[in-house]
Amino acid sequence: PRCGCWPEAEACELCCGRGFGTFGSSQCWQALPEEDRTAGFEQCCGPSPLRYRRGVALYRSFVQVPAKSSGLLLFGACTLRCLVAVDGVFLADHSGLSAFNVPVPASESTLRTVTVLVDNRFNQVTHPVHQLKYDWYQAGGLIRAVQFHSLRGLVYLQAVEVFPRSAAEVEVDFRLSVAAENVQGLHFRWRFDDTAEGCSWQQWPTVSCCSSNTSVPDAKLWTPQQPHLHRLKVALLLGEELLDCQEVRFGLRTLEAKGREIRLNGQKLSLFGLNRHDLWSSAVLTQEQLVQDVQLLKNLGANFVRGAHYAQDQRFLDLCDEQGLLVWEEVLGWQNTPQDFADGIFMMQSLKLADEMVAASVNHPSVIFFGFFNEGRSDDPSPATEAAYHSMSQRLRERSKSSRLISWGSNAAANDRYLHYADVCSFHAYPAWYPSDAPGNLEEVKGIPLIWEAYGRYVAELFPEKPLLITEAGAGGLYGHHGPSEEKWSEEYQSLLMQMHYLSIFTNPSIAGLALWQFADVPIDRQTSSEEHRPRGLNNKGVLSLSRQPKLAFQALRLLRNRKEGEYFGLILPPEDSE
Ligand code: ADA
Repeated sequence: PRCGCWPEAEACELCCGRGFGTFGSSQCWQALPEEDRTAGFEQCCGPSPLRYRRGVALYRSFVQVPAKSSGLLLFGACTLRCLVAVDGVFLADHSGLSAFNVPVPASESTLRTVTVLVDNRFNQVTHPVHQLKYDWYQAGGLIRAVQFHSLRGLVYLQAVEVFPRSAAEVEVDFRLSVAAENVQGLHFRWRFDDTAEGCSWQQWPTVSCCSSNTSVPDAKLWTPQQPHLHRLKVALLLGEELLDCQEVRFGLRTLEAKGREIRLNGQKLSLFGLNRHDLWSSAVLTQEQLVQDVQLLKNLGANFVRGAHYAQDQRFLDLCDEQGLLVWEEVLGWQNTPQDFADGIFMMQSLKLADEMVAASVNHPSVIFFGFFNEGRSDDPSPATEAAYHSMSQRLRERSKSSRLISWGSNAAANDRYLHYADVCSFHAYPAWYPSDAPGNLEEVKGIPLIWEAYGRYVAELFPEKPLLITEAGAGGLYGHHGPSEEKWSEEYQSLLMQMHYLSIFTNPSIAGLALWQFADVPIDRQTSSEEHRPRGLNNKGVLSLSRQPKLAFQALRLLRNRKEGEYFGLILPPEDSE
């Protein structure tokens, strides 16, 4: 229960007593809109004592397991740095934002004590990915699920990875735990789309590790319109003894960058979507919040979402698989500098986060891009920076067996020196927005199509074999703040700008897609960003508010996106501004 985590637990009880329910868990509390919950809590308890606080916290939990079983602790994410112990024995030290696993040795005890010490202060020990600030509030602690899987021993299937190779064939890789290395006589059996419960491996065919070009029985394609998912169960055996059994879900689809096009199942893609942080006012999202976000994206008519700027929650990716939403997932990084790239610890950490991201997400058909170094200094000529871009792209390509397109969101435009390492050129630009304190400028807004045309020409000339994506463009709009269309920070100005991007990119044949910045407003770190730059303590460029209320931009984009053949395709403006 969350109440217990708060040092001011009594204040929280007081709050519950006044009708708000147990903080974060009771139905009565859940029924309140997000903003009211925060306001309600702060009204009863004063400003949340943990919001914006950085420090150290200790979590402890008990797990009931069969005697003599070992285990695997699966962490969805734990930021910034986590020390993990089971029954008082130190097992792991992890930093960064990605999923990771910790093997747990067997014990006689049937009650295992899991302790996690978390440090969310930004410094070079807790956070070797160096950037000491972000443009979002990076909460600390166990922000995603932790699972304890009981195992029979330390020989187990670490992963079953399925790479679609055609509309009906896959390559399958089994990854075994370290302890399996010296064990002779291990073998595997598998079954596709087994509807029976559990693992009745006796009837399954035997396979060797690892099989390329295996035909999937009754193969059905995964497409955004019909996102069919197949399953594969794999049993790991020693003689007749079952050591482990795992089921994975995957989709059959092909993906390639061909000339200026991105092709899915041989068909040209035109991507439209938004950048999304995995945040509401909290970084701990309920399943309902994730479902709501996916529904909102679909409702807007998006077929694409860029998961900014870190490895995504596996529950979100599961929903994208089921709903046919295409995803860009990227390694944690934000505006990294040449000093970062020259630092061996930074690179070691970034490569580790890349491996963890791929390991967690490789079976999701929805994930079509693996990205890294969002807006890093890709204009910097030093050898260390070049090596960083080279090694990250190579690592992601090798580790995912070229099953994803590799790229990074670049704000360096024609000065980006490393685009030859990318499969797709992905650019960011904020015309008619930055500097955000300059007055709104309709001439600049009108110039937006020319800017995207220039990007299109540049890539066509220099990289005729690479598709071009615009992975960020946008403007701030304070939710509920209305004014004429030229007034910066009004919902009207934001809507005008977002539509201008949309219309100019989707009438430009040299651009393969757009992800606007951004899906919903996000809290920022008040210690590192000024209110002037980020009013209300938010990055206000969401087309939805923090609690997912639609702004004008959302409504206008939805109309443009969902229009029928032959219907009006142009700016949707408030009546007084329509001239
Ligand atoms: C950059 C960055 C985003 C966000 C955005 C903004 O493009 O990649 O994370 O900070 O700017 O809102 O200015």
